[in-house]
Amino acid sequence: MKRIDQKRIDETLALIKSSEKEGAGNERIKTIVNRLLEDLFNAMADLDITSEEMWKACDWLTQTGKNNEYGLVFAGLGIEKFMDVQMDWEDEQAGIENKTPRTIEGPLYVAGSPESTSYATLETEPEPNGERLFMSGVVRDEKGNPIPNAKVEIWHCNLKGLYSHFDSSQPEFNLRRAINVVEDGKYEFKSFVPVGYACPPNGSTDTLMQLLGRHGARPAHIHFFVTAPGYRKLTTQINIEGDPLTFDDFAFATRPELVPHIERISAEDAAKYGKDEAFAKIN
Ligand code: MBD
Ligand code: FE
Repeated sequence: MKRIDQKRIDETLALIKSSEKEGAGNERIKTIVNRLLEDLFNAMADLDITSEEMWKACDWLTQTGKNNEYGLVFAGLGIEKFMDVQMDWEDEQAGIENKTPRTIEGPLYVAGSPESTSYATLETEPEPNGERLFMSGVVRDEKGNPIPNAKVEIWHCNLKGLYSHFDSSQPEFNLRRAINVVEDGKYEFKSFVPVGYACPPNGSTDTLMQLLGRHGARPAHIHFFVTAPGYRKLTTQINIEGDPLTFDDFAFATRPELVPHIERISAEDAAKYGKDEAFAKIN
């Protein structure tokens, strides 16, 4: 079939544009929506998209909203990853170096987690089946000096791959904490080694991933926000070394520099650290 002539696409776009009242509405939104429509109409013409396909898309979008899965879809389609690619490019242009790499936030952060100074236990309710995990580090500026008034927010999922707040079976703010550092910039936390995450089976995102010949799973990871007055915010994650999906993340968030070595410490050696059981250590 021959493609519709460009003139009719352009006339349709002009018709839609002509319905905007002068001086009304929001210019930025107009620019974005009109541009997206232009790209969409051209794609519909190029790909001979049928009205049946259009209505399927409409139903899928409706369902995605009902399921609260747009954040997952944005992650799975690499839209969030592309924002990082753009920000990295901007940093490169500005000559910003020597930084902890950023990676995506994802849709599962919750503000307002319990705060403490220098150290936190992430578990509201101790997880008896988890492998103990200790992680420590120092928040530093670009010259390597500790930042004394930084805040480190941490969040991760439980052993079922579920995040508190989005999983009603967990206590409020379970596995979500905020650590305020002092002069030494140091933070340390105790938790357990999390597992990977999988999109709700046969939900909107999972269905889309299957149709794309993909999967909707993430390797085990821990999220971080690092903020300090006068500094820009760092959004990042670490991956748990050894996860088979480390470099097969549906959200494209893994970066080699964000896979720290995890030291496994025996119950015997744990005593050296003042602990009474075996644990995994990251620093
Ligand atoms: C997650 O846990 C996550 O971090 C992202 C980015 C997407 C889905 C689930
Ligand atoms: Fe996550």
